[in-house]
Amino acid sequence: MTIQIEQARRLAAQSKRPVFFTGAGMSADSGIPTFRDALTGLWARYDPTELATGDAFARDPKLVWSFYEYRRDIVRRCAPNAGHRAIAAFERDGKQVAVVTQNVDGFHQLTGSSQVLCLHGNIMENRCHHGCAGVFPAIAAADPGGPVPPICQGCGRRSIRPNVVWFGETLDEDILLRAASAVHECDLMVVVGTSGVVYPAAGLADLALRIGKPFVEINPEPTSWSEKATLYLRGRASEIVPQILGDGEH
Ligand code: BV8
Repeated sequence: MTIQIEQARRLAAQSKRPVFFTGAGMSADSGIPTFRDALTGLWARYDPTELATGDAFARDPKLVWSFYEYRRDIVRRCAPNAGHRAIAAFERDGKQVAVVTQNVDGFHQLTGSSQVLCLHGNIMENRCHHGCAGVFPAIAAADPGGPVPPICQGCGRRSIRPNVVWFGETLDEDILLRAASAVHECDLMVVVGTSGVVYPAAGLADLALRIGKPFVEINPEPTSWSEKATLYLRGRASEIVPQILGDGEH
């Protein structure tokens, strides 16, 4: 075990209120493509940041709906990995673990993490684009008429969309405030698998550094935080996270 892993393991063991701030790299080893990876096949020629917007949905609802049905299909065929499980198991050691995730796959909740703040929503849920009440599970549609947004029972328009935060849309203020207070109250910030490109989410890691929190980053590629981190562990989440937290498999 490298010295760095041992140091990170010690920081984790001593922490009582760790925050795990996770991005797409947390689920990469589950088989879910990250945003930076070129999405394979049909989507290789589209930029997710161009498709994950209200404008795109207004302009071409079928294309955006198909983009999400394609990604939901991937999520349905994947499963949480040892990194998700190790974070969930870390709670069983009586620590107050907060997970602040940018991911929309629901994998932290699925593995039993009890305090999960989903900054960008959940791709496996739907809601009306015009704000009609209700969030409901996205079921694999039979697509009789091909992938088109379903009709909202509230307003009768074909305006059902995934329950995620699109670029140009504001985050849920309460969730963001709770995430910021979790960072203020934590005694360890563990940043896993995020390129730190998207704001205001990435501002939470900036905040942790600014207020001097012990900061451990896990990523196979360095980011703008890596040289300022207390420890930067170059590696994959599904390998490194279980090593520093204990693997949660026993
Ligand atoms: C907003 C849901 C008000 C949808 C997503 C400053 C302040 C505020 C806003 C902005 C700002 N600057 C710019 C903006 C606008 C914009 C933004 O940030 N744009 C970026 C592109 C520059 N932000 C917004 O629009 C936000 N809204 O602030 O509203 C406003 C509005 C307009 C203008 C001003 C203010 C809303 C942003 C939310 C967008 N929705 N997701 C969906 O999923 O379809 S974001 C989506 O992309 C993800 O949720 C995630 O947040 C982001 C991708 O980032 P990562 O998770 O880091 O993934 P990435 O692929 O980039 O990196 C993967 C990392 O994993 C890499 O580092 C890689 O090395 C590593 N890795 C790979 N394999 C592994 C691994 N790590 C570990 N293990 C491995 N095996």
